[in-house]
Amino acid sequence: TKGVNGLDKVILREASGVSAEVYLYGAHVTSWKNENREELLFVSSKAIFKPPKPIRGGIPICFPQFSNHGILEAHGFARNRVWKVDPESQPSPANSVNKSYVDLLLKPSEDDLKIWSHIFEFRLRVTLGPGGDLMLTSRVRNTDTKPFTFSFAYHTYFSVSDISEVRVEGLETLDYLDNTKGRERFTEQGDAITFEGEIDKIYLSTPTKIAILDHERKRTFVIRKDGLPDAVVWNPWDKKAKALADFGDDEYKHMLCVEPAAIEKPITLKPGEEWRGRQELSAVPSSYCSGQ
Ligand code: TA6
Repeated sequence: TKGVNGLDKVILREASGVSAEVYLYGAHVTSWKNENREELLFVSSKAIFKPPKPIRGGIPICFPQFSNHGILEAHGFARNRVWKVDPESQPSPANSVNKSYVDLLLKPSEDDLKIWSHIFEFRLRVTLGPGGDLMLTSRVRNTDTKPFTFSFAYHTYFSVSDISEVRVEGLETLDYLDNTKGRERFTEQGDAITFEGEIDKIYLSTPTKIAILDHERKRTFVIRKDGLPDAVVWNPWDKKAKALADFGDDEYKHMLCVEPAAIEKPITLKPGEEWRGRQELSAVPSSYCSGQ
C-alpha cells in the first residue's frame, strides 16, 4: 500500500479490529490501534514523510547509534533508509497461532559503508497479536570479517491524554544519565515518575517491564523488553518543542517517549554473531490493572 507522499507501507490488521502500519522508510511503525480504532502511538501533525527527514512520532529505530553517543548523525541512519521486505521471510504455517506480521531487512549500501564501515544484516519483525499486542523483534547479524559495536533504541512515542496526569512505574530508585546535564550519573528518588517539565533521561539496567499509567484515558501501556537493559524517557516540553520544526508547539502535552534501549553498554558482535532486542507493547484499560 502507499502511504503519505507515495511512500510504501504495510498494514497489519486482525479480525478484532486492531491494526498497525509500518513504513518501509525507516521500518517505522506509524500507527497502532486498539479494537475501538483508537490510535495508541503519537505522530506529530507536522511530521514530514519525506527522506531524509525521519518521521516524527511512531516508533523510529535508532541504529547503529543512539542520539549523539558517537560520531554518526543523531540516532544513526536506520531510521532514514528505505528497508526491504525480507525475501527470506517465512510465511506463518497454517496451523500456527494466528498472528499477522511483516519481516523487514536493512543492509548497508555503498554510501552507508562510507559513514559506518561495517557489513550487517538487520532484520526487524513487527507482529500484531490478535488481541492487539504489538511486538518488535530486531536481529542484527555481523556479516563482516571484523567485529563492530553499536547502540540501539526503539524510540517509541506513546499517545497520552495529558502529560501532567501521566505516571511511569518501574523506573523508581534507578540510576540514570540526564541528557540535559552532561554525562554525570544520578539516582532517581522515591516514587513513580511524573512530569512537570522537560525530561531526557537514560535509565540504566531497568526491569523487563515498565508501565505508563494514563488516568484520564483510563489506559495503561505495558512495555515488556528483552535484550534492552536501558530505557530512555523523553518529553521536550514547551521550549524544546518550539525549536523542533516538525513538532507542534503544544503537542508535547499529548506524547511521551519511553524507549527500550542498549546505550550504556553498547553491543559488540564478532563476525557471524547475532544480537536480538525485543519490545512488546500492550494497552489495557486501567480498571483491569492491579493497584488502582
Ligand atoms: O531519546 C531522546 C532524544 O535523544 C532527545 O535527546 C531528543 O532530542 C529526541 O531523542 C529526538 O531526537 P530527534 O533526532 O528525533 O529530533
